[in-house]
Amino acid sequence: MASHPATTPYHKPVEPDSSAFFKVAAMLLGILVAVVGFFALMMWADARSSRDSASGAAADTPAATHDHATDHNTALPLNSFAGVVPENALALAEAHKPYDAALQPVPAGDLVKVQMTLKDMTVEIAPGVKYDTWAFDGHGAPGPVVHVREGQTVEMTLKNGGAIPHSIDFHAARIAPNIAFKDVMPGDSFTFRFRAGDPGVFMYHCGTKPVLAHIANGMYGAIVVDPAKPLPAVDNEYVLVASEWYLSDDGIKQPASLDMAKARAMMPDWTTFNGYANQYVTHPLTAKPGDTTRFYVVAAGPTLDTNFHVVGGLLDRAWVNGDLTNPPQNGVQTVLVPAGGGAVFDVRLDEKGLYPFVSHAFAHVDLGQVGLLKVGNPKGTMSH
Ligand SMILES: [Cu+2]
Repeated sequence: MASHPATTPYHKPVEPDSSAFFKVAAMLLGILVAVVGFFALMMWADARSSRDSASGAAADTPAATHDHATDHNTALPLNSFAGVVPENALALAEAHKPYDAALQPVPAGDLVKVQMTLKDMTVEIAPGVKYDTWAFDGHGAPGPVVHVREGQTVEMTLKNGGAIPHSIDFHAARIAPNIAFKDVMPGDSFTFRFRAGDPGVFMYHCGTKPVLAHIANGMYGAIVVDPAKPLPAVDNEYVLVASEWYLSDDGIKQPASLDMAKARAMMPDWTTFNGYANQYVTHPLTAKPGDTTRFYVVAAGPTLDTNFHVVGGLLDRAWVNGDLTNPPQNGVQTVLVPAGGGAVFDVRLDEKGLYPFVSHAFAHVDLGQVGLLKVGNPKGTMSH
């Protein structure tokens, strides 16, 4: 039977040595502090030199010599190409055909048939910056916007024209994922149906493992489900899918592919609305003075949220989290759209002008997640 520790005799001999023990411990602690201090100094010096070289590199980039469109409200050149772009970036941005953000009408009938073909394809994600996606034939990334009305049935046919298995996961569906969202082998196609019973704006994406890689490679899009009882009528409706890109190299001489380490570390090279940096700065979305414009925003990630904000306006109606079954919030400034989530915003702008819409996490603006809503025909440009 073990005795109580307080009564064990072997504690006694320890006491005479305790002062020596503490001396040794203090000495070791002193050495440790010195060593840690040394490494801290080295890390500081290293960080400072890499920061200096980074700012030196930034000053050397062709982008730094361009006369960018400047917005006094954001204190940034709106088309600030923080990533590496070629000399003729601005001309390439002009020549780029923007992703059509306008929401298309709901198809008639109870059944809406949607067909998508996944294909390995090279797309541009910023001026002159090419990326090898696994994406949607005819669209790139994001995929086509699906627009239905609450109560309609979606019949989804996924054709895998790529080299590896893929799948499609609709956040708007209540369905057994092991059946409907299963992997489809290259060359195969698969059809499933779901009833669009919940109004909102939802993400869809490839759910094949590793999902981080499949989403980062461009396999995502938005589905808008109108409520059975319509929302207030508005003048313009646009869909914006926010996402970020992690590049293996700059993508200028040859297409970049995914850098999985950057994706895990959440250090994107570019962030975008509808797959291409700053595209609506060069090719603004439009409205007339007095119009109310509705934005359906999805943050596809794969990992980063989007903090939606319109410079010079307020979100007059904000259906946070895309919940269209409750009244919206009113007159709010910035709303978080979480990765894998969506939200709907109505913005009324009376005065003609150029109104930037951004993710107000400003690193995202610098990396390309910014666009302009051009209200009326304002004089001059953002570089006035
Ligand atoms: Cu996939």
